[in-house]
Amino acid sequence: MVSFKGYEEIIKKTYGSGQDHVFRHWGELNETEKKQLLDDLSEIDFDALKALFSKKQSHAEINFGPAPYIHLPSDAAEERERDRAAEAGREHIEGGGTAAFMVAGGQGSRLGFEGPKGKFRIAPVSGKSLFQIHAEKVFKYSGKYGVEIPLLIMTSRANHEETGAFFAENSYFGLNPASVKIFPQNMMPSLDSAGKLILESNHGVFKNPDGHGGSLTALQTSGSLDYLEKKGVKTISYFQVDNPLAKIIDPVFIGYHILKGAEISSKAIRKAYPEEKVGVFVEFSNGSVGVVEYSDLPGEKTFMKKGGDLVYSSANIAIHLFDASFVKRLTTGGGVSLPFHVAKKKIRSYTECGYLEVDGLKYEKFVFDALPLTERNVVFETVREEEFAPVKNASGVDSVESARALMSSLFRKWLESRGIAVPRQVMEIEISPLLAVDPEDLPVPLKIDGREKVYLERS
Ligand code: UD2
Repeated sequence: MVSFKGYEEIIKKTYGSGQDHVFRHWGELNETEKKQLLDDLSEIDFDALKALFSKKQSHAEINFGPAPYIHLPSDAAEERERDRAAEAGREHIEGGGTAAFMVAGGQGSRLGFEGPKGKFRIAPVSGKSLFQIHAEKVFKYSGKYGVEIPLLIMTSRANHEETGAFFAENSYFGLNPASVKIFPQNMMPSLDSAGKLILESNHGVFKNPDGHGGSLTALQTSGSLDYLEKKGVKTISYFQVDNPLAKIIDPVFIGYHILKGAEISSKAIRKAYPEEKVGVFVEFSNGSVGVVEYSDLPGEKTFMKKGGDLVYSSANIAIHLFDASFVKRLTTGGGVSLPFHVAKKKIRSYTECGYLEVDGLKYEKFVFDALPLTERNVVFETVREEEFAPVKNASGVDSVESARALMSSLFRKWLESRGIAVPRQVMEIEISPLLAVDPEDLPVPLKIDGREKVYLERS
């Protein structure tokens, strides 16, 4: 058995759990590396990991039907109800009740981009990054509602420092640095197909970020919940870094959330086609609402239709509102922990023969698993073209190209809705969030030049 003063317990635990292969390179390590490996191991809950490995995971046997939701207004009465919600939402925002929360633990690797995905330059004309677009929106909303809206950003170990440095180098895109909180999520070890830990070097265990479901715990452990409580923030507006069209602060959505006393509210859009890679909102047999991920939705349910429409059609775009006190209850003391989902991934493993690709099991929590834990929740339908342009791939579906096209076409619609003529020569158009986050912010009259690419910035 290896030995190191002060780490006797964790060494015993590692052997006792049958994971002592991680000490295979012990003889090659210097004192600092030995300590690093032991610190890495100290963060692991071996019993929980063992239980996870032996657990069968599937949503297939769970009984569920489609979830009820607030659909888009179809008559004047429903329009009036939306107006009432907008009024309540505005009041809540103006009173300092809302904070923005971006999950940005992911890397840009699928886009062929090294570094935090948020640094990827997505804007069709100006080339602004995802981070800049989101931060400028928060800046604009703060001005519009006359209140400083905090921006919380969850990163992961791989991109935490680079994200912080990017915001600092860019003077927080005009936001007050004291109201921008950047904190990393937890890491979770992956396992090989035999349930063994994987080494990423001779003195490091391979870990992956614990999924966006880890964001609720990270809000608590980073002190962000306490910070929000002190500021009087009650509602956390959650969105993903990879959606440049996310309406970060939406008074109508917030209004419904407040009026219904919901603990979580979620935006839904109609699925574009059955196999679209988005989760769907469902109602479980015990009456709770949740999301079933596309990969877990049984084939017959994926394609099931009624009266020509898909039965499981309300898709999760990962925009949620969380009641801050609900998150606190969930994450403090003996609060409930979200379940882990497992995904099979190829992982680069350090072995005696150098680096090898092995079949790995990656464990992640999904934030929408908090939905069934609520007493009250709202699923709120919105318009795809106005709020969803996911940047997942370099080309094709949900890509850089498609997101740019969606941004450009939405901005064109905004201008047209305000009676602003867009000359025929204009192929791509971009509106800076500093000028407008909603069509009603656009100054009229406004003259657009007849150029191929147009960028509208605050004067
Ligand atoms: C997610 C949803 C899917 C749909 C889609 C919309 C899941 C499992 N699926 O699909 O239902 O809503 O988004 O675009 O959520 N992230 C972290 N830390 C992590 C993992 C992810 O911060 O440990 C962030 C990541 O930076 C990104 C977001 O969460 O902003 C989504 O992650 P993804 O791209 O892995 O999710 P995806 O596309 O499978």
